[in-house]
Amino acid sequence: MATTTLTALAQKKTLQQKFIRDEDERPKVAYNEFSKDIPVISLVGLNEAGARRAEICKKIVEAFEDWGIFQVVDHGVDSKLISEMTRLARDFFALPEAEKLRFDMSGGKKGGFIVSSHLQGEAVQDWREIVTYFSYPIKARDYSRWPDKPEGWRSVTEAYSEELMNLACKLLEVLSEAMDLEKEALARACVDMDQKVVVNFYPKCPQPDLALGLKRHTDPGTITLLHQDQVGGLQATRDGGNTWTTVQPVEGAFVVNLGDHGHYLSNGRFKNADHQAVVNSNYSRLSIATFQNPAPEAIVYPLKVREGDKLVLDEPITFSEMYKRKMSKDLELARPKKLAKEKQLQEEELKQETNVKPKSFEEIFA
Ligand SMILES: O=C(O)CCC(=O)C(=O)O
Ligand SMILES: [Fe+2]
Repeated sequence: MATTTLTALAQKKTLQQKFIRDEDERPKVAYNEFSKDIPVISLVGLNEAGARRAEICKKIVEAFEDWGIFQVVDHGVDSKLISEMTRLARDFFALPEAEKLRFDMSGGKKGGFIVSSHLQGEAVQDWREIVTYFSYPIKARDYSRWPDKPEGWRSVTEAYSEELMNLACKLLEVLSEAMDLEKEALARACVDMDQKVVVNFYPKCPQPDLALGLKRHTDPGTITLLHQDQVGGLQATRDGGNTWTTVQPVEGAFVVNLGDHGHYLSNGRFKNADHQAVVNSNYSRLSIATFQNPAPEAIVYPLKVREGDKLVLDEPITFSEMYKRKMSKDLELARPKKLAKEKQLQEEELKQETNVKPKSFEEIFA
């Protein structure tokens, strides 16, 4: 029987070819080689007017300008809710394969479980499983695609989604103000803001130096809030993938990172974080990414262009068009690698066939 989840493969000693990355894509820094370069910002006092608020906003703005990625603590999201969410997510991935596959979303279904490659049509696969649900706008929720196990999933995920929506909006207010716009400007540019929650599960990997949990990318949307466990594996780069920084896990924190939409709205002033996830052979790892996206019909175009700055977009486009262009560009870039990998897989298959000892006449006619 074909293996349909990664959990079974995690027991193997070697990695299947389809997970082996070309050398230039392989991890350069270990999952637990942590760096303190990425700022950790406390949000205590953000809701009150005054000097403390101004100081926090300054730190947030600088982090978006320098990295596009940082961590927040004292963010006001109930810590019990976070641990409930984490527990349920772990329990989901521990369900028997058949239970997870009841929510299989392959074939384009909106929400559920999948063993995932970053891009459909890529030759090399990511070492992760995901479960995802679309939580906003509320009117578009399709509960039939939300897992019904483990018990409590729906009520906890609903509460979690709401709190994260509030936190994301608060951070977008800070950015709007920094751009000398009304507080609601960035949220309004999203029209009716979408939210999608993706729980990433990275099983232990037999040969983590050859694989990635999630290949290098920028998130397409406005802003992402990520909760990770204490294992480590999220890495960011500011120089096109030459050097990598592993984000040090901080208990109870959210990693905040800006996506392409946020980057374009600020005319490139705020960075869209370039990041990836590496895996390891000691521990499985869980992360919960909450993506705040504009509505598909929202217009993507800078809200403010500073004097002397060049426009980063030639024309206003819809978010769905922006997304389509991003995907086709990524696929284009991935095509030569895909062809090379397919050739390699075919050659391996052929080698294996020729290695099979030919049967003797006696065997054939026995
Ligand atoms: O698991 C992580 O640390 C990164 C996840 C991520 O980048 C994503 O889901 O887009
Ligand atoms: Fe991401």
